[in-house]
Amino acid sequence: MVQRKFNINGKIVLGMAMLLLVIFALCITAVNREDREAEAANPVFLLNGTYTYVAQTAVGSTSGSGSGSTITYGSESVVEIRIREDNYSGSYSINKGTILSLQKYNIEARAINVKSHKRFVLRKNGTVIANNTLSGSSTILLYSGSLTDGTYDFEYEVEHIQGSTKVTFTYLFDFKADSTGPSTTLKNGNILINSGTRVRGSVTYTASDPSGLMYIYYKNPGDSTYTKTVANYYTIQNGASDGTYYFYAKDKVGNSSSIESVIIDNTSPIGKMYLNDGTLVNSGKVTNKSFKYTATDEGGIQGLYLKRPNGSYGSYTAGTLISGTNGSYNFKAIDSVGNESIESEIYYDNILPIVVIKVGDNIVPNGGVIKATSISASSTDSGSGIEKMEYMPPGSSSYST
Ligand SMILES: [Ca+2]
Ligand SMILES: [Ca+2]
Repeated sequence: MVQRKFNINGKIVLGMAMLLLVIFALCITAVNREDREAEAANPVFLLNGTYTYVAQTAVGSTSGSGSGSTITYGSESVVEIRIREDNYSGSYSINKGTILSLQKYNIEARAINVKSHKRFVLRKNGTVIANNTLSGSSTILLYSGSLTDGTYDFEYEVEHIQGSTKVTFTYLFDFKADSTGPSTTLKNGNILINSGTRVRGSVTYTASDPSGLMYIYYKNPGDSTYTKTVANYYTIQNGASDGTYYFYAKDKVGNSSSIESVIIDNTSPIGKMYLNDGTLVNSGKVTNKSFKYTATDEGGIQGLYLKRPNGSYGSYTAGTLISGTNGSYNFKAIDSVGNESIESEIYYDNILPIVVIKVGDNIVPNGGVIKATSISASSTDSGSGIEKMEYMPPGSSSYST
């Protein structure tokens, strides 16, 4: 048996309870009708306990037992045992072991036909936390205050007179107090993370509660409302959409955990290469100009890396102009959560091609004067190869290919 009662982090202001319930009903449509009805109730709880008695008369004593929220002797009601908050409406019978989530526990002995209250003992998890000798015959509060989460049991003694018979009752009841939302964890893979962390890959939210878990609520990026699940975990799979995911959980008494979130970033940085004159170039570009690289990512860049010809990747500072050894240069960027960009490659070549002029098989030195009916020219380049070769014949003022 469980009593559901809505609260937020155990801090409902009683006077605000109805207003909060209205706001709650308007905002969280995912909460079903059954929950709302239970949450709206704030009854006085009539405690269905057990009691024993000893009746003393002039000729001796007898004993007996009974059960219920009202201690009776024969047809006579003596006292009713109940738990209520300061404000309540209606009544509700609860059995031993019921879980309650109240802001304040007024354990009350409502006197009907009491000769004298005698004693009250309250234990938490088996340890006595109140042990009071009582007196008086009118309705009294046996205990009034908040109770931290735990298992409570109490014992109450009362005296009743019927004719010449003095009856002493000992009443027993126990219940659990739970005003705390579920315990939760957020894990990125196997690593525990804090709420609000940006990560890539899969994330699992789990919740548990000593009173039992009712639902996990989750809201994916773009969702306007929470969805609930009865499972005790919710997993954001690898490759899920980027964005902020929200979670909270509710226990079977209605206590909610605080909202937690995780920012999923499965998107790699975008890198860009520029020549020293500011020209944006694509991967695969061949150039004789110095060049530079930069990258952007919504979640920030952790590092930029450069691999020089015949080298391996090392750290690179955004915008630093690079030149030097001829060959292939590669850049990449890694974002704040470890997503790696695709590589950008640029081929640097500042060695001039070599042109060789020949007559037959004989090489003609540069500037040489020869006598021949035909000459040939060939060109080579040790770097990026020859794109084109041009020549200018006598009498002409321009080169042609
Ligand atoms: Ca709880
Ligand atoms: Ca990213």
